[in-house]
Amino acid sequence: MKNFDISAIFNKIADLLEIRGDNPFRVRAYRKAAFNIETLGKDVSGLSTVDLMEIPGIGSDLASKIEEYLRSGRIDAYEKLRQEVPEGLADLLNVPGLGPKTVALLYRQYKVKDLEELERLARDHRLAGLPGIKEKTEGNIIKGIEMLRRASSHYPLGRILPMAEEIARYLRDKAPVDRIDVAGSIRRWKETVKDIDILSTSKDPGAVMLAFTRMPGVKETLMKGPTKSSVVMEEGIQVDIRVVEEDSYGSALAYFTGSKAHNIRLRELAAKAGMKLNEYGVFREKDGKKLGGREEGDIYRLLGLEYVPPELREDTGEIEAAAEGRLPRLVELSDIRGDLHLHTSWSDGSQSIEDLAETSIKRGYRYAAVTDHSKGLGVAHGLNEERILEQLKLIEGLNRRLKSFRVLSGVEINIKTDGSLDFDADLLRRLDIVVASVHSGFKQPGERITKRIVTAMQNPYVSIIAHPTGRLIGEREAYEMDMDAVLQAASRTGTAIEINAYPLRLDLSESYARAARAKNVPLVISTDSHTAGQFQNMAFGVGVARRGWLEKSDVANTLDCDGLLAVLQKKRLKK
Ligand code: DGT
Ligand code: CA
Ligand code: ZN
Repeated sequence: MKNFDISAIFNKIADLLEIRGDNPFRVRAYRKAAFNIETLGKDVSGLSTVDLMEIPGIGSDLASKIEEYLRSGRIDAYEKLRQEVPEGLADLLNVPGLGPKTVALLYRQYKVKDLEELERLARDHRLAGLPGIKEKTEGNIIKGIEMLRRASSHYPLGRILPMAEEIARYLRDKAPVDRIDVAGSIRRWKETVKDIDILSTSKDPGAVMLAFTRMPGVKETLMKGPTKSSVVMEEGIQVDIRVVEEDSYGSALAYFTGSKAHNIRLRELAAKAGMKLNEYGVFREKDGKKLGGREEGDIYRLLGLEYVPPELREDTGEIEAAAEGRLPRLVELSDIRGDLHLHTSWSDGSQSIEDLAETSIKRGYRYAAVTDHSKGLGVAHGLNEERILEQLKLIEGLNRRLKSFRVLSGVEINIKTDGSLDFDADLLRRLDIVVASVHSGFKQPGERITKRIVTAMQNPYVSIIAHPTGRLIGEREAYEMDMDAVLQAASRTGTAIEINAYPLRLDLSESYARAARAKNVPLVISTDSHTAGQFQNMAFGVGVARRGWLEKSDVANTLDCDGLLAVLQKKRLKK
């Protein structure tokens, strides 16, 4: 799909315009278009001009730029901008806390052109004193640069998984493969991944190597052997493939799924039991007789373990649990009955409430909550009291017409910097679901943010805290909050905590999700969708939940509608 490339270019255009000090509306238009293309859920290359212009935020000008890219692989306006503004400057914008004005200033004042120069100046304390830069900012800049370095060697799973699946589909279609799987960290649903590892079997490995190295999107072949090849895709990510014997497929799949730490533990167990485990199979030590390896299940069985789902293979207790037969029965995507955090065109989403219901019904959901932003979030066209009441009426009417599906009324309410909310109890009590979240004051000291969230949870009408740590993978660190105190308060007040499934958030992250489970905190998995395409992000949220050892019974939106409302509204009755 070219969607990601185009959205990346639009974002870069926005960056460069911003540094140049261009009209903020123009900048925002590019960002909005980038976002909507990235989350469209279908390939732009198949769309007509008219279809393109139906994407929210795309007018004739942007539509023609998309077509220009699809035709020629470049956008002229972008190439011109790049000549005007040094390339490395746009990278500086990715440093948390550095805005375009400061970047432009750094360029003019210090001729800073890239991250290395910026880091040197920050370490030498030569930035403090510039407008908007305090001594503490220098420290944050250094931390931010370190985070960017980490992020650049790993990609968010949300970007890579669709690509990996497309490659596997292509090979299944065009190459003589029998079995084929995506292995490595992708199969384990890690939130960020370094590369794509593919494993297959074939009667003609040579033909598979040929098809693989010649598939669309390959930029460079690093290595092409008889059963093993590596390529780099145009997006910069490396893909490795191996063809193995039918007879060792299971053990190879286990080996290349990892993690390395999990594999090491398995090998130790094998050695203790007088066996040898490697990617070719399980063998008896004394005479080398092969005991199994065709199926992954063979390995765990021979080692006396329950089958360990890939998401748990991190050596964080799963081996011990598998040996004692107490692995969790992990929640599954098909267990999810509805999405509880969704935006519509009433605020900054692109669907109507009717569309939202239809998209949900198509996914087999029984309910969906409309949670548009509240008035405090001006940039997202947050709704005031009257608009919320108007929505409520429309939802009531819609529910009278719908059978065996319910639209839940709600709001994503802004937690203000003092912990108070945008609306008072009289309005909130009329809504089915109140999702509360922090959208400002990210830089408050940890205790302040913790207190702010805990105060919000004490409100009897707040049912869920959304994206609780505010992190954006590779872009923004979590707030410096006390998660332990937040989970404690959630458990005490009966407030649910969200696992936000948007691939750059995944917030709660897996380790916090696991900690929440241990404290009996009610959890929900929600997509925070702004477009129909984003509903499918639910799978990433379920991935986090599974990596956090969650079972169906730990996730409230696996319940039917009445059961769910009973959990979320229990605290209202406590008063
Ligand atoms: P990544 O690529 O950093 O996101 O994470 P992985 O886990 O996909 O790591 P990768 O691609 O380097 O290797 C794929 C799998 O191959 C890994 O999960 C386990 C296995 N593996 C790689 N190197 C070793 C090793 O030295 N020892 C063992 N036991 N397994 C290894
Ligand atoms: Ca890998
Ligand atoms: Zn939201």
